[in-house]
Amino acid sequence: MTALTLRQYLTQHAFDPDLVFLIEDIASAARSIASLVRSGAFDGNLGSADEINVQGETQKTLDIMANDVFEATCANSPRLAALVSEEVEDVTWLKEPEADDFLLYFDPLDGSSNLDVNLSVGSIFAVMQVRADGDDNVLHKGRNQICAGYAIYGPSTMLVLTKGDEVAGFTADPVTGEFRLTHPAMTVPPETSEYAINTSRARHWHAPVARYIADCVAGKDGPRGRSFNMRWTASMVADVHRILTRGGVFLYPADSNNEKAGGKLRLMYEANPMAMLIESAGGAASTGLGDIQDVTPQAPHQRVPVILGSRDEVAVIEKYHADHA
Ligand code: P6P
Repeated sequence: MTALTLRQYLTQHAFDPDLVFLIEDIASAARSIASLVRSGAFDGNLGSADEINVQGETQKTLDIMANDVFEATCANSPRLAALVSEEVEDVTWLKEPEADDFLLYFDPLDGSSNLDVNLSVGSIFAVMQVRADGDDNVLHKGRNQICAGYAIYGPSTMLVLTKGDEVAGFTADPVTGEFRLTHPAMTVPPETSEYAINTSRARHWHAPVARYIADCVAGKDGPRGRSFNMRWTASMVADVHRILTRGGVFLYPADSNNEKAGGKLRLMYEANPMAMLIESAGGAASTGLGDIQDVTPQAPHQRVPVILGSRDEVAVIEKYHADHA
């Protein structure tokens, strides 16, 4: 039987018809970005744009191009009122906000430091809604997301998304570019022996994280009584995709070096969408002290500590935080 197309899946799963349009626009943007990434070496686009973004990071040429693709592809989506992009300081309003209009939060090209070394990168998105006519507030808790997902530009281009009930993965046909359902009902196993963290930051870690990693490294003879494996791709989309596929726990915690900024990863268009995906797949997504999706945002680009993945492992890490509180 031929795998469902993206449109067939969205229709069968009763997605709001205007949300179907927006998701299909996002899928079109993903196809275009996948093409830009694949041909970047020929077009001389793998390097830096010599611009600094609102995050204080040097923008890659493709960061800016991917943002422009998202804006151009989604700008005419019905009921889409505003865009919040990692690459743009201010909120981009497309129309006067009316109740139930869509708000699109996105990181157009996450992990772009991997571009010149030909490793997987991705785009992350989340959709929330305008509360009332004329309400221009975009700072809503992640719990209010009606849809979240990512595109991953790896050996294959995939689109993974949820509206909160299940997580579905679609693979782009390499010839036609059409996304077809290849990973229905993705779930995160509750247990894992695989963690992902940038261990070069160990000297900055606070006690709960340092203790957790030390216990994993101690292996069978340590407090966990079993060996652990480690992965770190420096591309959140790739790490989260691995966890949605085979389990694991991902940590980008607050530490003594980044805590003034609130952590490294951004709440509205990285942590919140990934948290919705992981929780919809049966996992957990925490700051260490509470659920990411319960964090009340104060600013569009605010950062937050991220600990997400197999729920039993996240619970161990939260317990270590409570022990040290
Ligand atoms: P580090 C990429 O820049 C990113 O935002 C995430 O995709 C990734 O998990 C993290 O930062 C990598 O950070 O400090 O290891 O380079």
